[in-house]
Amino acid sequence: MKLAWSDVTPETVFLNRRSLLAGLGAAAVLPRAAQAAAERPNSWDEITSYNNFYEFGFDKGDPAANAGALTTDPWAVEIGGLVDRPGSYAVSDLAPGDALEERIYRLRCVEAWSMVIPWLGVPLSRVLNAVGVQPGAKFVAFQTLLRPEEMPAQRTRALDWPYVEGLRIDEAMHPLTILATGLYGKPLPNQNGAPIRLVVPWKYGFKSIKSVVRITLTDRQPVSTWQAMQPREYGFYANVNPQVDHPRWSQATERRIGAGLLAGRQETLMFNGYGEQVASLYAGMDLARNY
Ligand SMILES: Nc1nc2c(c(=O)[nH]1)N[C@H]1C(S)=C(S)[C@@H](COP(=O)(O)O)O[C@H]1N2
Ligand SMILES: [Mo]
Repeated sequence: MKLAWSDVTPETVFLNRRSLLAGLGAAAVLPRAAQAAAERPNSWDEITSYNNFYEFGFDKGDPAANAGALTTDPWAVEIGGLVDRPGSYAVSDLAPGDALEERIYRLRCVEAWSMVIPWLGVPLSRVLNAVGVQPGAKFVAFQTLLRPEEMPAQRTRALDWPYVEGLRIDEAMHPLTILATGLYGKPLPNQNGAPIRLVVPWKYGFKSIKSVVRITLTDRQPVSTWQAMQPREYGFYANVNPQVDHPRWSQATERRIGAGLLAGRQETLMFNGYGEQVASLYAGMDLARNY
């Protein structure tokens, strides 16, 4: 029988475990407030059955229903562009077991729902430092696997496949930005972006690209899939911002998945609650223009 931590450990044990992990190094760069500490993580079932992963279909249940057949081993991530050591890297090279940290982060989808997810992963900066970022690199571009045989919606033209995303180099190097390979202490289920996916907790969920096969350091701002599709609605930055509405709905509040019918909506936090850590990245920028 498989039990998630949430089934066997009350929140206090969860918190103790976190400070244990923190003692091993994560806390040095990550203040307590950066964790979604006061909030109860969503259950394994919620996190793995309510997903956006359009390669497997557009309904929230489609990824869980259809992603099981995805081959995630072997897997290679091609890292190239403006780096000293370009090449094809295994997941175990990028995120070895002894380097994994737990990060309990809020995830806020642009569709105005949210969860709290206990990821396991490594800082993206660790990977970028290992491959050697050249001085000319200003942005990082990411690409998801293109494999229509195993990703049924890639046989349609619903999106311009493969799914692509991008970050500015300072966003990519920020200590909160991770490459995740697990959740609840277990390997990532396919529907959550196995075997390795990006997690950028202060941005709308669509920036956190799943099942990454290519990382390219570049001097040009990459165009991301949703931005290309509908540039008035989805920008390059996509920072969570309750003051800048989506053209078709308000971003002021959100629905926490699993909160129950009577819980009501909760207020969306600037930068998804990570402003203390990341606001300085955007000093002087007009966030209504750079949405
Ligand atoms: N390749 C790929 N990555 C993706 C998506 C997608 O459709 N394809 N959906 C994004 C969106 S909109 C969200 S909200 C998050 C959801 O992550 P989760 O299902 O693990 O909660 O994944 C993001 N990453
Ligand atoms: Mo999303």
